[in-house]
Amino acid sequence: MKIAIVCYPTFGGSGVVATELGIALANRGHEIHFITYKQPVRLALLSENIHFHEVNVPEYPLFHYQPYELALSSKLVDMVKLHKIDLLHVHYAIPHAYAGYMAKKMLAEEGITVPMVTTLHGTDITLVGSHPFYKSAVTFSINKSDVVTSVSESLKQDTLRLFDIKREIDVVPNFIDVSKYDKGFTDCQRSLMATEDEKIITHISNFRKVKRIDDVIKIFYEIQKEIPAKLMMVGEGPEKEPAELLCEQLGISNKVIFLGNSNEIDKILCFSDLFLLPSETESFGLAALEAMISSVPVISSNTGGIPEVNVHGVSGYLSEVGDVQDMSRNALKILKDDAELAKFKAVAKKEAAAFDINKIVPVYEFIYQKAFEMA
Ligand code: GMT
Repeated sequence: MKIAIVCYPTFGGSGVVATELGIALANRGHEIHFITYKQPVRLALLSENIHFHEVNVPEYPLFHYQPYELALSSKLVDMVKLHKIDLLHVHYAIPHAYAGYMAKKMLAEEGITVPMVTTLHGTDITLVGSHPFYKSAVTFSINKSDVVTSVSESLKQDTLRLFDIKREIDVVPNFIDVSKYDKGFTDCQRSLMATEDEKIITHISNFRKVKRIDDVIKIFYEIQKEIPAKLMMVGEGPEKEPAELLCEQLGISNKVIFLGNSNEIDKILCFSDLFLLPSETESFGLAALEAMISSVPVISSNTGGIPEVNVHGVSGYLSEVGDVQDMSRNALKILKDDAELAKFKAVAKKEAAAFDINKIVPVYEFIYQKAFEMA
């Protein structure tokens, strides 16, 4: 099958999932065309089966806002015709589902039928999409997709609650390529980051308000009072600077390392002992799953789709959003006892293996067949 994948090319979870899915589909013989404004960050190599088409939006002084969805829908039409693409899979509703629908309509005028699958990822529904400024267009484009999927049951329920949805939503959870993590690392450079006796705590995100970055710092503050520890902060975003300031105020700057964005989070997770994800809301929590498959237990909030990934008392612990004290207590319960830490590490990896890419990619192939029948 020839499939166009539309996604955000950045470090966010939706772009990562879309890219990994495209690579896996290409490995199974499909021809994949990524269509977005920049080569996706996790897409290292293009090949016979993997193509990238850049969407350009020329600057023009009249435009206060550049019309990206217009350029995207035109590009989709051109690429579908040029490469004889069979199906569009758009990740993140805004504005991809809207642009995809316009492309479909334009192609239909020329007698070309292309089914569209829309995958909802989280903030396109819970934060941005439900805003009154976007709601009508998002509702419309979800209802007009041939198949709609959501990455968790929780996100499906949020979508049904927040929008007037007149169609079925299939839950297809996010996934991980287990085989990539089976090999382990021969060059896991723990000694560069911490001394033998220090535990390494890690947080990875886009440092937005929804991630409650100050809670990450506060939980670590409590941990380091009791045991020697270091905190790795991976990612970039608006809350990074306030976080650096908070570390200074708490007098822990020497124990917190801000690493910026990384393409090699597996190399950071390989020397991590615990992962913190105290988000306000999280439709799935891909970062938690990536931690778990690297044998890193997760201390998280009990919100959105996180409990579908992190199992309380098994792969880590869940607490109410904002309950820094409970999260710190749980973290210390795991970190203070080496046998407990070893147990949690082993089980976290085992739980994550249930989300193996090889189980999920065939589900998407089935969804694509369904989309052909619906179109
Ligand atoms: O977490 C973010 O702010 C980025 C966002 C995205 O679209 O990349 O992540 C969302 O999609 C991920 C992949 O499906 C999920 O794992 C994240 O939980 C979800 N984020 C939120 O719901 C806040």
